[in-house]
Amino acid sequence: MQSRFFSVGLSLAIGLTAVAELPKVGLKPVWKGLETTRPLWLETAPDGSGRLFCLEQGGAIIILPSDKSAAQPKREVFFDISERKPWRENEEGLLGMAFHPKFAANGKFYVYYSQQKPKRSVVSEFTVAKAHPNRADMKSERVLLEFPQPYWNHNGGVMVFGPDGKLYVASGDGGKANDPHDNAQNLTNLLGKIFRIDVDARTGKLAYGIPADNPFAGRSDGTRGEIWAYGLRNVWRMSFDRATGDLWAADVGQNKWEEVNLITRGGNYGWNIRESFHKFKEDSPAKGDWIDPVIEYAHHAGIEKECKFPGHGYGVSITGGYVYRGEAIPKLRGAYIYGDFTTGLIFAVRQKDGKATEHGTIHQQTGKVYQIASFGEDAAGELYLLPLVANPATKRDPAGSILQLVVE
Ligand SMILES: [Ca+2]
Repeated sequence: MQSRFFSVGLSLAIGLTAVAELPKVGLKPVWKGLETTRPLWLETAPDGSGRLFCLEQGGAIIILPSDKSAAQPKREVFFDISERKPWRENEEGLLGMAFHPKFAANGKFYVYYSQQKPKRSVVSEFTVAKAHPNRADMKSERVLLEFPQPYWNHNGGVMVFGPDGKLYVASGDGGKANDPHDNAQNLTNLLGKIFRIDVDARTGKLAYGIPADNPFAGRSDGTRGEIWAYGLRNVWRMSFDRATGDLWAADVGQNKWEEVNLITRGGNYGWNIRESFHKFKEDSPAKGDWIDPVIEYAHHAGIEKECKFPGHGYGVSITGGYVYRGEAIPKLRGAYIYGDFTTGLIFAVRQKDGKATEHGTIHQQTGKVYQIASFGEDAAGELYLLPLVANPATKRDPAGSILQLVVE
């Protein structure tokens, strides 16, 4: 009898603990009926207006209606460079945007997009139209920098302002497979990096400033002073934890492992010597000054026994999200949310000192699986899933299916 009580008590305790720490979440369609084309980013203007902006790969930024449940939401276009055709290949396009922290006063925002001949990434500043707060001044472009992208894939593109007011940009290793030019470990170019610039300053003839406290600033040996962290393959979405200031980046792996990293100043994240916690090349050294990820997951069950986190779900291309700081799902607070583009699974991890303390699958899509192009965060810290719906005929998602993470 006693042992039976003990057993019931223990299983109850385990069950309650698990639920309290990482809950399952549901997905609720919002802005139903709004046509979005490959939405890749969602960001609130930091001006108190509550306006949510959604970036589309084809070249537009739209303002989402304030009423998420509106039956016939109106498509309001804030910005549009689609005539420049940034989206030629799958991983090219208008890939990132970020509002200046003082947007309310200066109306400035930044975009990251692809151009051809030569194939390259462009980081530019634009300003809101003086007469219309819901329109960008399309003639206001100030190009901050351009850098070559040798191939159509791994073009990075996520940009976020840090709590320090500096702009952090993830570039991708430039593409193909294996990082054939060893860009990510090469400190003389901007590929395979997260770099950090000061949009309000100028260094020499540059259209931006290189902060003096960047880890490689001021060297005369060709090292790029913009670099904040390196050894990254293709960071697909990164974000600052609004509570702690931690910078989280999800790095897409090659054939075996997907990984989540906590980015630190000057850190080498291993690529293309390492793929996640593992040697990438046969002749990779066993030890080095790289920083291991917080968590990894495998592409398939065949390598599960080598996975540092057995029991984690599978996937083939990670999409990074946010540390949840909202109100709607209290039990999720403080966990970093991420997902897999292909399998559509949504995961969460908690960490201490860069080591995962708890992880799990918090949502498994049933029926139609939406590929996870990105996550988004609103002013209240609530999270959204931006699905990529395959519709090759029209390249459009007919259903308007941004999804909000809610209590299941
Ligand atoms: Ca790595």
